[in-house]
Amino acid sequence: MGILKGKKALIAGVASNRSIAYGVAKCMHREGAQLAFTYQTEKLKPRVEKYAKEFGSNICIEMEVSSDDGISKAFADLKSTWSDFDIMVHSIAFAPTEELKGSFIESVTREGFKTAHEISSYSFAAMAREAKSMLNQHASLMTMTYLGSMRSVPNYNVMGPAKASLESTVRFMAADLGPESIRVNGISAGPIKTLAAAGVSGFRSMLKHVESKTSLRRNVTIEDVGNTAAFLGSDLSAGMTGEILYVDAGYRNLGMNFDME
Ligand code: NAD
Ligand code: 0WE
Repeated sequence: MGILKGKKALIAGVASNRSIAYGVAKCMHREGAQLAFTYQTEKLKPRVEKYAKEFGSNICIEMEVSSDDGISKAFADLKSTWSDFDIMVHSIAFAPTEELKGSFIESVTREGFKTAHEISSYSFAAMAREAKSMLNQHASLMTMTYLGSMRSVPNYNVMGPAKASLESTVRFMAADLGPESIRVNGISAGPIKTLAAAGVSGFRSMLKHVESKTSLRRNVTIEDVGNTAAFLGSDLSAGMTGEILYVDAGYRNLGMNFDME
């Protein structure tokens, strides 16, 4: 079977086998998609090449999204092997580590605010622009976001406004590309222990909190997110665009979230 049979997917943001993008790759491969990967720096190349091989792919391209050049070079590279593709997965975020703790107002800087928005939000639109001429009809683009866009989650700080910007970017891109039958959506995942989360102090207690409070009484996995990404990439979601899908074990839905008695 396989809901992605005959589709080609470009996946940006694999840094380890704990990355959300790795879970997405695993599920999309299982559903029959052909995959291509981008990695941020030369340093990650051997690792990503190893993962690509696991998933029957030999397409690994460097893409540093902090410059227009880095993005356009990557798509020029991709063009030498793929003339077209169907799915683009953006799983990239960054803010300076010093700005992800303590008081938001005291820690946020002009430079950090700019970096967070550029890397975590603008890059999705910039990638879509470069990809556009290669996208097949009924293509599906997606990105990864977090509840900190809507709620003031402690320490998430400048990443909150950056994710709010990313979610708005999803809606504008969906309106823009809809007439060409290209869909754009976001997945809002619950906390998962990845490299991006490893450096965050108090992350373990966040995972514990979610596990004990959220409706499903468990944390989500990269496979939970990957399966939703496979659905969004497939024609099963053909009627959906401009949406943010919550893969959070029911956390966002809750209020009065304290221990009674
Ligand atoms: P990760 O560290 O595995 O992935 C982050 C990726 O971003 C890495 O591959 C890194 O190379 C890439 N990246 C950062 N700066 C870049 C740049 N300048 N150019 C190119 N690539 C760059 O962590 P993850 O948790 O898998 O994060 C993936 C996405 O999921 C992010 O958008 C993150 O905000 C989002 N997300 C994570 C969680 C979580 O709890 N882990 C929850 C919800 C959403
Ligand atoms: O989006 C994220 C993580 C994004 C992230 C993480 C880092 C750590 C290393 C962006 N930039 C950096 N920069 C670094 O130097 N998540 C949704 C995971 C996450 O991060 C948090 C969270 C959650 C959840 C930070 C504080 C509070 C909660």
